[in-house]
Amino acid sequence: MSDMQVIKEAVISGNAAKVKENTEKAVAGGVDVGTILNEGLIAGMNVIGVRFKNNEIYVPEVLIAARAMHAGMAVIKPLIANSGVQEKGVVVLGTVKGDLHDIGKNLVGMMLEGAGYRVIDIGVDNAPEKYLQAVKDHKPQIVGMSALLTTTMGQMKATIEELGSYRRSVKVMIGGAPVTQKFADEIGADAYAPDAATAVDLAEDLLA
Ligand code: B12
Repeated sequence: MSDMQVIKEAVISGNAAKVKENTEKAVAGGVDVGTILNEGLIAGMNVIGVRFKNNEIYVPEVLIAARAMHAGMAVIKPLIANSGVQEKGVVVLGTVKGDLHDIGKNLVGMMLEGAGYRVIDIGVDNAPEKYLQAVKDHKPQIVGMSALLTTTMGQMKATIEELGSYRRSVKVMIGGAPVTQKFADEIGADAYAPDAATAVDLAEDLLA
């Protein structure tokens, strides 16, 4: 098995120690950071994303794989800035005001990171003004909002309104169990994804 295949398989099996060890080994051996990222870490998370989408694995396995991916990311992150690896875009991601659910949001964030985006995670319980401030501070191409309660979904509309003229430069992607495409259309969001793997596909489409 090639070194990148070892890293990829270790991500899939959620073996953080093995991912870290082999990423360090690859870096020491002079393997290009982009290769480690794309053929090792992201390749592993891609497999996980597809399996999750197909209900072949569940949330715990995704979180364990994501943790393993992060162990490798931690090794290469300091090197990425100098390596010329093209960051695909910046995403500000948070759960809306009044809502403390973050498992799904975190999964979306991890999958986006795995796919090469820089994710600014602003946490949970974000009032519309918090999103606006994050947009001003980080100049993302995409704002992602998560809501798990029917009572907090309305905050998505309020946030889109709050973004005002910034809507011209930023796409809004929404998700969470009660959210639907119909709702996204009603509030004027650019995209809705039912799961983390689709969120990655959508981000690609939004920035295309
Ligand atoms: C875990 C959980 C909790 C945990 C949250 C822990 C945490 N750190 O997140 C705790 C115990 C704290 C909790 C609290 C409450 N909860 Co709760 N909770 C859940 C539960 C069981 C699972 C949610 C979850 O994590 N699912 C797994 C993740 C992976 O799925 P997901 O969140 O849907 O995310 C995926 C997609 O939706 C999408 N996605 C999500 N976000 C985004 C964002 C973007 C941008 C995109 C593109 C995609 C996307 O991708 C994700 C990955 O595939 C659900 C039941 C359920 N089946 O959904 C109830 C549920 C959401 N909770 C519910 C309720 C009522 C509450 C409480 C009000 C209970 C109470 N009386 O106190 C409080 C509210 C607290 C608050 N203010 O937020 C209700 C909501 C009912 C409703 N329709 O409004 C549910 C549906 C349970 C039920 N059947 O009654 N809860």
